[in-house]
Amino acid sequence: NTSEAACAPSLADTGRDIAPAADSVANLREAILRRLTYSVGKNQASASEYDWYLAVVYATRDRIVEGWMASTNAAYVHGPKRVYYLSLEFLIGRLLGDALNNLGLTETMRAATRELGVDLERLRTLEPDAALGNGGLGRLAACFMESMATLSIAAHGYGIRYDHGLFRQVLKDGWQQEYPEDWLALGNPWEFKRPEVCYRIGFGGAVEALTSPDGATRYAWKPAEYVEAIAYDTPVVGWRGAHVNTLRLWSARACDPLQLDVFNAGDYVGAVADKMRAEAISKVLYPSDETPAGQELRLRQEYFFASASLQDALRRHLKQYQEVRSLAEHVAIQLNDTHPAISVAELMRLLVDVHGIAWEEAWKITQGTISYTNHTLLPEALESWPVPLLERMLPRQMQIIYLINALHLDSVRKSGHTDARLIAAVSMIDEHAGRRVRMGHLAFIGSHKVNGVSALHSKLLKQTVFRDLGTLYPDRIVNKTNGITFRRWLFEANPGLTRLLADTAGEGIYDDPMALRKIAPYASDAAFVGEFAAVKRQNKVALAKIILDRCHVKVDPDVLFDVQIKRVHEYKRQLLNILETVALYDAIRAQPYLDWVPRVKIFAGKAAASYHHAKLIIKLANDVANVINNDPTVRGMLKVAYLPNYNVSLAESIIPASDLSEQISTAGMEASGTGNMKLALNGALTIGTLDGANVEIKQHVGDENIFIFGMTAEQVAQRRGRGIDMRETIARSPALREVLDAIGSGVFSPDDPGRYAGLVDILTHHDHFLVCEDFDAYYACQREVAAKWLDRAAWWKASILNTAGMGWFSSDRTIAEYADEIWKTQAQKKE
Ligand code: B1H
Repeated sequence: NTSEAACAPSLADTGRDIAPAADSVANLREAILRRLTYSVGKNQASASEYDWYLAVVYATRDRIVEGWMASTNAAYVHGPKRVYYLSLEFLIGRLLGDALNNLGLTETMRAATRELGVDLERLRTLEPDAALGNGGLGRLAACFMESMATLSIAAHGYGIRYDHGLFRQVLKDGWQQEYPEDWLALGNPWEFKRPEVCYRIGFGGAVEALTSPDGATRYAWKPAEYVEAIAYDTPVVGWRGAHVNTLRLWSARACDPLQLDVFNAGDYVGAVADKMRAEAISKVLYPSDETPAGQELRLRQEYFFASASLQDALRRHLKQYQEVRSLAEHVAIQLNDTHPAISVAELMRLLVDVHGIAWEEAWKITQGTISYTNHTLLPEALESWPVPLLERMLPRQMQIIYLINALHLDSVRKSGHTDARLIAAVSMIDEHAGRRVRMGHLAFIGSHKVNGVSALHSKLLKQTVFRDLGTLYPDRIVNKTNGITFRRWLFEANPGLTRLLADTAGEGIYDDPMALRKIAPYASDAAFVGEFAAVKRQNKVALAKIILDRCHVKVDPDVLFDVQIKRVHEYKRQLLNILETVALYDAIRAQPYLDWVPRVKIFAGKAAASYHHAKLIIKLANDVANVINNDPTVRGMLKVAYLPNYNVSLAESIIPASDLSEQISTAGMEASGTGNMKLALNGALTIGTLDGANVEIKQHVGDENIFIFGMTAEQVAQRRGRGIDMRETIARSPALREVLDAIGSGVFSPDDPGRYAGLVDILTHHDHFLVCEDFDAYYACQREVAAKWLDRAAWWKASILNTAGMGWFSSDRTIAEYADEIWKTQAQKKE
């Protein structure tokens, strides 16, 4: 797609190699040619663009590998405490820009490719996004990997190498359709396959009790089925190439790929049935964001990657220290949500059954090693697995869970708590709807620290999900407010702004995000404001091209770009934004002669494939877009664009071009948000509720530079307590009534007038997310936004102060806090 290349922001030019040395350009040019010849097997005359892309990646990767080996070796020599980040998702996106930028090679590479007659910008767009994640949780893992490398923490990321990442979203007549994503179709030049790093993962079978002559009983699990986990390694290079860590992703392989006798008997499909069953484990990422996929295959994925990762970590520890007893001294394992929580039982099994450690000691080691991050309070997202399923699939782990629970409840009783309600509440087994194992409880009890991801979220965690466990273990829950890597989300995504910031605040911003504060004094400086505005305009021109290309909507780069980009979920309230859009449309039509602030509402985001209500919301946004964009009375004053297939790369184009950032979740429901940080860092003003990290963004950018509206988390709880029928609320708001009537009666769906009757009915009678209750406040707040936009100097001042104030939200800060307070590890010594 040529237009994609033309519109993509250019690669970061962070000033470190603006005038690359001629010899280094020549070196790189020769390296590319060597790789083209000997690795791709092409000559210059026959090379396709993709061949050049491969040669460029290989040449870049070659410059990482030595540092990688040095970092790996130094970890053995200096023995810093290692970190293992276990995550079912790593939403890493494209890697070429990251690698070049962190190596300081962007300009050298640009010059080298130019001499070869190929365009680096163009090649960069040929890289498929590695979309091994759904949304914020997966992207956080990717930012953390980059920050851990930057801070020289000896870390491994462990996850699954899905053949197919998050589905590709196509909008057909405004309806979301899902197509399989195929990032590996042309191979993956970044990874190293390690077929020799292979672990057997068992499933099913039974447990045998073996009594030794001394009377002690040991338990041995005899699985009915084995699958092999094969490692694929991707190097993760930190800022300035200082340190390189490994992202190790597991792929599932059948132990026995072909039953030859069955094949020879003519049953060709049956002969590979086991292979298919085994390999299904790493076939596809579950496209569920915040709703557990209640699927057996999902549990197989969780156990598969947890077990392989723990076996690998233990093997490395044994190689280095020759015994496992010191594990907690030298290893920290972080569980990214409960998806790897089975690790608690699996580590116990490996220590007790395989390595012969006594239970009490094994438990100390496990708790000392593991810690757990909670990312959501939504009840439907709190994982629990039916006891019978666990018993069947993982019988020994289920026994261990029972034993952990029995000892845990014993100690609760011994400490004087005998209240039946409390005992039931802190038990790992939920007896309410069939017996189920609460994975959050398992992770909590097996960890020395449990953290939330924003100040508000951590506070609510203590009051709700872990209220009782938190009282029993008062020091366990801590907060680690999320962050984002500025290398990708500022330096690479917004090179124009980066240059301006470095010219104004100094090169220090490249290494110290807090140095961004130095631009605050320029917030009213006419010359600086002019340049800041010029950069934003340039980014908006580029985004306008993408919107024209993909949505066939023509937008003026000088209007307000009002942006809501995130997974589509009722609690994130895209609906509130759409209702306000319709209200504004009504208001403009009622008084077209007023001085309206022209704006475009930009949406992007995917809905889980099975989440029908969210898919209907996408359709509504597109229906509303259709009507408004084709109405001559509002032309120029209001447009709506829904960009399809939101992913990391599209985010990199939208964020630097945004003026207004929509963070309007029902207070108390968004654990943190990280898009909010990316947008504010790039100078967008936030309109938002006091939810997640918005609360802390407000503290850092200043109350005058953020638009806060709506109910607080406490008020939300109170309002729900009074019931969620909204008829009275709607009756009090003429604007809201008009909007709901229009949508409900089919004004935006003339082809199917009843399409939104059910949706309006839910808003009217069962508004769990309190869209109606917050509507008037939101509408009024949007008018304040418009007023500020008209005062250009005030707007730019606030925008600049947002960028200036966001330094604290660097994921380097977050990772430094994890390292200090949870992992107790330090930067690795010079390699
Ligand atoms: C977040 C998830 C999540 N919280 C279940 N929980 C999933 C839960 O596939 N599943 O089953 C997938 C994802 N994702 C997000 O994490 C929060 O909603 C954000 O507020 C937060 O910023 C992000 C990172 O902490």
